[in-house]
Amino acid sequence: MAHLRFTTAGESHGPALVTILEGVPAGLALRAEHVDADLARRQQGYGRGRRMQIERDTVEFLSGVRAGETLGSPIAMLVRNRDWSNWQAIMDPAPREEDAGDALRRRAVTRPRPGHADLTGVLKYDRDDARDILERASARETTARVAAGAICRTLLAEFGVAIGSHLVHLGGVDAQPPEPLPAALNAAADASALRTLDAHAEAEMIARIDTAKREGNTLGGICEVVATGLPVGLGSHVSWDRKLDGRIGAAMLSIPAVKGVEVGIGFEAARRTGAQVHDEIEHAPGRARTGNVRRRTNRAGGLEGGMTSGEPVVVRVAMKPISTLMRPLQTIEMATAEPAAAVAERSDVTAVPAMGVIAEAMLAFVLADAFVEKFGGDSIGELRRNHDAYLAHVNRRLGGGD
Ligand code: EPS
Repeated sequence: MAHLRFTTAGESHGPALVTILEGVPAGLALRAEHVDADLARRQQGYGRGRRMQIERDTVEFLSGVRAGETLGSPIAMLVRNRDWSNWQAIMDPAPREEDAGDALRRRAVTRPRPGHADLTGVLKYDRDDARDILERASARETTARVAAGAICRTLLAEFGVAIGSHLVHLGGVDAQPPEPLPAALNAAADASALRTLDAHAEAEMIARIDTAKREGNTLGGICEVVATGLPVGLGSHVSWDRKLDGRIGAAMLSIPAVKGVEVGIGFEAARRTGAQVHDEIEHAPGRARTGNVRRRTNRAGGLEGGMTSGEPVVVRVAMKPISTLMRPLQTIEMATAEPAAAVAERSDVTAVPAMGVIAEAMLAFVLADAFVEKFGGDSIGELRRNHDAYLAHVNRRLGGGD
């Protein structure tokens, strides 16, 4: 039932990454800089490896945008991999004469990493070299997702919706974020090397990253993603695949290394009584977006019955530690099935700060999809008319007046 669709293509050390995003209405003001800003944010974060010093991700629009406005046609985007120049011989799409007769190409990976797609992918796709799997399983692909998400963010911003994130846990250290969160959430989070709002915890997290690096180990963590300014009624209770919490959950769990998602207080809700969980409702004239009501708390994370309530959507996303360890775990050599140490390719100690930016992109996509589903329209003007008419009607309910 999707109204927006996107697909990505590209290997980590191939020539480029490609995104095609379809369904964006015509007339949205859009420049490459909008996308590049988010691509740069995704490249930040203490604990990344040397690859991030090589890449300077920027987008080229190949279609769907003209003179700074969307056309309503599919938007194709290209992000070149600078590292390609170092990998051409290994990643060349054409067969190379000098490799003829070799069972395996150079830099072949035959000692699969526990926790990675390497082994399962090799068996499923019937390959001998796990590079044929890991090049696509690499989190480099998330660059292309962030490009799609940046356009969705630009669309939502036209209607006053803002999406931000911050890191709340890393490698065993909890952050104590301020309450309420800063209004300019990303400006505050982006000022931190780990995108966290607790400077004390940040110092401890950095120490843990340094220790993990020395030990050849890796660390996971949790980011909180928040969307504000949403109108009541995106998504639907009527069918399982229209429920917005399910759509958000699927999008988040598709991010590499993400193993868990919580909406609002999440698993904590299961431990409490109903009186300690549900958000009481009060009349609040002047809040057109929410139907002139307010929830006294937002433990539901802005979603009730699979629909937005108009309160902020709050989602926590948990990422496991990266599966490439410089002090490798035990595995097998695939050619012989003998015990071996897993491959230890260049990688990051942690990428949780980047994951927060990726989770923003996925949330932006799901919300923009639900927005276009609710309000329809081939142009931004049509979308706006439908949006404004709906809000005017909602505002007439529950004593909001005209
Ligand atoms: C990744 C390994 C590293 C990361 C990469 C994801 O790359 P390389 O193998 O070139 O050292 O830097 O992330 C990115 C390139 C990126 O843009 O985020 C992996 O194995 O998943």
